[in-house]
Amino acid sequence: MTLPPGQRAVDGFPRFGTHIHHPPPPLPSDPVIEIGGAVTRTVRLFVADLAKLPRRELRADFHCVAGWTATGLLWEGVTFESLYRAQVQPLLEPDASISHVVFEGLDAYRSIVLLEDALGADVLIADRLNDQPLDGDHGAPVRLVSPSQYGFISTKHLCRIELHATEPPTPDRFSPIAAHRRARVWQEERHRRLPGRVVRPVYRTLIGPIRALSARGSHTRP
Ligand SMILES: Nc1nc2c(c(=O)[nH]1)N[C@H]1C(S)=C(S)[C@@H](COP(=O)(O)O)O[C@H]1N2
Ligand SMILES: [Mo]
Repeated sequence: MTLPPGQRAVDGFPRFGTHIHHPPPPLPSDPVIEIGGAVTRTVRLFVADLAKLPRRELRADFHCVAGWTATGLLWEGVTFESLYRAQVQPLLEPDASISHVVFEGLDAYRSIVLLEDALGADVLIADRLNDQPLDGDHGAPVRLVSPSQYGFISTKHLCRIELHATEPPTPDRFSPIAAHRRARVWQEERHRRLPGRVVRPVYRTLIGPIRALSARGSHTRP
């Protein structure tokens, strides 16, 4: 099995994220995804209605920027591209030129993705993992999954998609370890200013502790 540069396979699928010390956010009774930002009007899609769009299965590894890779996950959902064409494009001004998409979770987590990356063929809005409905650890009720990019792109508990015509500012923009805007795993685009291979050894020492911290969320693959 070939992994992207600097990655190590782990058993199962750790629960991970900036809010690892918090439990997953409670499930809304009728979850919606709000579509906002540079649109002519804000709309709310019922997550339940995703079942009506063409469904896609995707088998892929999942790579965290901290260096662990969960292998052979089976995701199911709709492609972001089909959602974008069907639900977002009709809301845009005819001359609108969207460059970035913000994906926001119920825990207020946000990821910023270039539109061209979000439209990639392997980018899903997923509601099932390994033949089960997505659980709280991995992003219930729905999450973004972009396996060609580091995990921080793949917002869990997705509740809002925001369209932008220019790059939105982020709190980490002056930080030396600011997230890479493209975050492509095969190019090892971990951070904006530091080359991936420089931070690798630091991350490597963290994999053990991260694994222990997220043990509660560990799942064994079928
Ligand atoms: N809503 C939300 N999404 C998130 C995060 C988070 O903290 N909150 N963490 C990101 C990071 S850094 C990673 S590696 C993956 C981890 O996904 P997992 O918990 O399903 O392994 O989720 C990403 N999406
Ligand atoms: Mo991550």
